[in-house]
Amino acid sequence: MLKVGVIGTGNIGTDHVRRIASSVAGASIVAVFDVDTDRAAAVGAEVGAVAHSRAADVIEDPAVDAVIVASPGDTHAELALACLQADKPLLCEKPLATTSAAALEVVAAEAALGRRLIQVGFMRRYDSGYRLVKTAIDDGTIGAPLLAHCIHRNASAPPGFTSEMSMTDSVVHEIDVARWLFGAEIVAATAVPTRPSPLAPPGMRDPQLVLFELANGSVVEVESFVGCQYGYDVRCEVVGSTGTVSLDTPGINTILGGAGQVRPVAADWRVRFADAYRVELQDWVDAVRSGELRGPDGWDGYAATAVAESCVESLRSGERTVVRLTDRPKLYS
Ligand code: NAD
Ligand code: ISE
Repeated sequence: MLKVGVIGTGNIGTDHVRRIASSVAGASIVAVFDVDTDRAAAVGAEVGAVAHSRAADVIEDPAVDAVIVASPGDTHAELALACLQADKPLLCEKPLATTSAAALEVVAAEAALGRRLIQVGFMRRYDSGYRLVKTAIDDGTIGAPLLAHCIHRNASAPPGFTSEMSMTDSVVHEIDVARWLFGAEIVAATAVPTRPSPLAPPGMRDPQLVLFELANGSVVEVESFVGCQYGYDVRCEVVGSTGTVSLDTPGINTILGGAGQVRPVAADWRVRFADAYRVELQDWVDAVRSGELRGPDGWDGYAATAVAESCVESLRSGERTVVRLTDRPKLYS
C-alpha cells in the first residue's frame, strides 16, 4: 500500500482524501494537515489518519510515502521544494506555483535531483471526453489540428475571486489542455477586452476572452466566465484540416420528455470531473508504486504558470504578450 499524506483539507483536499479511501486501489491516507486544525482533524478521523500540526510534519513523517498538496496555490512552490528535499513524490494541485520564477525554482530543484517526483493536478488529461478529443487529433481523424474554441464557465466564483484569478485559476486548465492536445508550447497570449456581466462584482472583468498562439501556428481561443449563474459548463472544439472533434460531457445525456429537450448541467467541477479525479489519483498511485511518474510534470506546471502570467500581463496592458520560457531541462524531454 502507498501511504499518502495530504496538506490542505479544503474542497479538493477533502475530495481527494475521501476518493483515495473509497475508490482508489493500493493506497491509504495516513496523515493530514490544514491550518484549520479542526477541519484537518475531522477529515483525518474519517479515514483513520493522524492530523499533524505542521505541513513539514506530514512531509517528514516516516510513515508517509507520498504527498498530495491541496492547500492554496501560493503555498505550493515551498511545499513542493520541501517534498523534493525529503525525496517524497508529490501530486501538487494546480498551479505548481503562482509565479513563473517560483515554478522555475521547483523545476530546477527536480532537474538537479535527476528524477521525476512531481505530478501536477491537471486532471482534464484523465477525463474520458478529453481523451477522445486527443485520440481524434493523434490518429489523424480530423487531419492537421488548426484551431480550438474553448469554453470554461463556473456558476459562481468564491468571494474575493479577481479578474486575474480567472486566468491563473480557471484558464490555467485550458492552457494545459491546449499544450497537451496540440503538442506545442503557447508562445503568445492576448486578452481581448470584453463587456462585463451586470452581475459581476464591481471592477471584475467577467466573462473574459483570451487568444493563444502556439509554436506550430495553431490558435486557441478561450472564454472564461466564472459567474455564468446557470452551472458548470466546459466545452472544447478542435478544428482540423479535414474535420472537427468536440468534447462531450461523459454521463450527461439529453432527455426528451414533458419539458421538451432537457440536458442537465453539472453544478461544479466536483461533479463534472469526478471520474477524471478518480482516474488521475489511481494512475498517480500506480505510477508512484511502480517508481515511474508519467502524468503532467513539473515542466507542464512551469509552462502553465508562465502562460497564465502572460495572460495577466495582457489583461492589464491590453497588449499581445509574448510568453518567454526558459530552456527545457533534459529531465522533461
Ligand atoms: P479551499 O480554500 O477549499 O481549501 C484550501 C485549504 O487549505 C483550506 O482548508 C485552508 O484552511 C487550507 N490552507 C490554507 N493555507 C494553508 C497552509 N499554509 N497549509 C496547509 N493548508 C492551508 O480551496 P480548494 O478549492 O480546495 O483549492 C485548493 C487548491 O486546489 C488550489 O490550488 C486550487 O487551485 C486547486 N483546485 C484544483 C481543482 C482542479 O480541478 N484540479 C479544483 C479545485 C481546486
Ligand atoms: C478551480 O480551482 C478549479 O480548478 C476548477 O477545475 C475550475 O473549473 C475553477 O474555475 C477553479 O476555480
